[in-house]
Amino acid sequence: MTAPTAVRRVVIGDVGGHATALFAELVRLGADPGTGRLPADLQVVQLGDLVHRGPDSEQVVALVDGYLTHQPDQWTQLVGNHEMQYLRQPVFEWPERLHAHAIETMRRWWGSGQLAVAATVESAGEVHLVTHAGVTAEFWETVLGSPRTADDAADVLNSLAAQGSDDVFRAGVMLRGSADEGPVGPLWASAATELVPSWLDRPLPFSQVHGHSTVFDWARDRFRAAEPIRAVTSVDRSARHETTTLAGGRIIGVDPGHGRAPVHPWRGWPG
Ligand SMILES: [Mn+2]
Repeated sequence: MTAPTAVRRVVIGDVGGHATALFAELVRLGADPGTGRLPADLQVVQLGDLVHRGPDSEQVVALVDGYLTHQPDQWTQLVGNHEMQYLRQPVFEWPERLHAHAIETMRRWWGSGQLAVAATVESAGEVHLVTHAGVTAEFWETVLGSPRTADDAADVLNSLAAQGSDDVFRAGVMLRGSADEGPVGPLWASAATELVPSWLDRPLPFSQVHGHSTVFDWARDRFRAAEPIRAVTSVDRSARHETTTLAGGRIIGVDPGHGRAPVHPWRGWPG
C-alpha cells in the first residue's frame, strides 16, 4: 500500500464519439499512454453524451467500460440524452445507431447502477452538483422539492431515476419548444435559454457543473445568451469552460462542443 495522495477530480464534458480526443485528454491528465490506466490520484467524472456525432462511439464506450471494470473507484459515469436513446424509449430522431455490443454495454451499466444521473464534486471548498445539462430552478423546486445541498439534490435525482421517473428525462425547448408538460429535466435543459435564465431571479442553493450546451458559442466566438447573463459569465477559450456567477453560486459549463470533428483545444474541468 502506498500512502494516500491528494486526489485530483476532473469533470470531462461531452465526448461525442471522439475516442482519440478523450484519450489524449486522459493522457494529458496522467493516464498511461500505452494502457490508458489512470494515475492513482486522478478521479474522473464524465457527465454524459459519450456517443454520437464523432467517428468512434463504440471505442469510447469500450474505453469507459475498461475504467468502470478495472478502476471503478476512479471513474464516475453520468448519463446524457444521447445514451438515453438506448436506455428508454428513444425520444428523438438520430441518423446513427450504435453497434449492438456498445448498446449492450451501456444497458449493463444502467442496470447495475454504474450510470448515474447526478454526482457531486468539491471545488474551492464548495460541493457542486454535476449533471449532464443542469438543474433549472423550476425543476429544483417542483420535482426535487428544493433540496438545500448538492449532495441531497444528487441523491433525490438518482433515486427518482432509479424509479424510472419521467420527470428526470423530460425534454425542453430542444425537442418541444415549450415547458407545457412540466419543467425540463437535467438531461435536456438548454444552458442559454433554460438553465441559466431560470436562476436569474432567485439565489442558487448550490453551484452546478454541466455539459450538453453552453451560453457561449465557441464556434462563433460569441454569446448565445442575453445581456444579464453575458455580464456575469467568464469564458476560458483554451479549455472551453464558461463560468456564470450568480447569487448563491456558480453555473459552470464544460461542453467543449465537439461536432463531427473534434475541437481543439479543450480540457476537462479541474475544479
Ligand atoms: Mn446532451
